[in-house]
Amino acid sequence: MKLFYSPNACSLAPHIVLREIGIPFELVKVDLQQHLTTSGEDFYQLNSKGQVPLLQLDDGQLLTEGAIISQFLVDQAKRDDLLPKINTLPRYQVLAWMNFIASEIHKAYSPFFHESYGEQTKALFTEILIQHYAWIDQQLTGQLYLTGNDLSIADIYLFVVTRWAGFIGLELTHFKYLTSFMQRVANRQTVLDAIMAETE
Ligand SMILES: N[C@@H](CCC(=O)N[C@@H](CS)C(=O)NCC(=O)O)C(=O)O
Repeated sequence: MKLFYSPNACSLAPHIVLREIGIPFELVKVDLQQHLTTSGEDFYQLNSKGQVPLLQLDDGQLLTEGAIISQFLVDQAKRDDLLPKINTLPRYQVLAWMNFIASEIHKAYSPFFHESYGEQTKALFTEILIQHYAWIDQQLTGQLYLTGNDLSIADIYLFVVTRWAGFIGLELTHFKYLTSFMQRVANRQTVLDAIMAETE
C-alpha cells in the first residue's frame, strides 16, 4: 500500500491512521507546487484532482479523499475502536465529525495557503474558524476526545487540520479543552513518528 503525501498537509491524517493500525505501507512524497512525485512522476496522472492524500493499493487501485481513506483503512484493519461497527449510532457520530471537519474546518484554512486570497477574506475565515473552535472547545468539555474518551479517526483528522493554526498565527490557546486535546493527540507515539517521517 502506498500513501502519496505532502509534509504537514491533510495527508498526515491517513498517515497517522496507517501507523495506528500498524499495517505496512510506503510513503511517496508529492511536490504540490509542481505536482510531481519525488521520482518525477506527473501526479495528475495518478490523481487528476492533483491533491494529496492518495492511497494506492498493492493491486494498483486508487482511493482519494482523506476522510474516506481513513475510514477504508480502519475498516480493512477491523479497528472498531477507531471507527465503530456499521449500523451502530456511534459510527455515524464519528462520521458526523469527519464530515464537519472536512466541510467546515479543513477548507476554511484554504485562504491562508493560497496567495490569491486577500486580507479581507482571511479575516473572515479567521472569524469563522474561531467560532467553530469555540464550539468544538465546548464539545470537548469533560471528555478526552470528540466522541467520548476513546480516540477515533475524527480526532486524528481534527488534530491534523488544527495544527495549521500554528502555521498561520491563529491563536487558540485560550480554548483550554481544545489545547489539552491537541497536546494529548500530539503525544501519541504514532503521531510523533508520522510527523518525524514527514520531515525526513
Ligand atoms: N477534498 C480533499 C482535499 C485534499 C486537499 O485539499 N489537499 C491539499 C493539501 S491539504 C492539496 O493537495 N492541495 C494541492 C492542490 O490542490 O493542488 C480531501 O479531503 O482529501
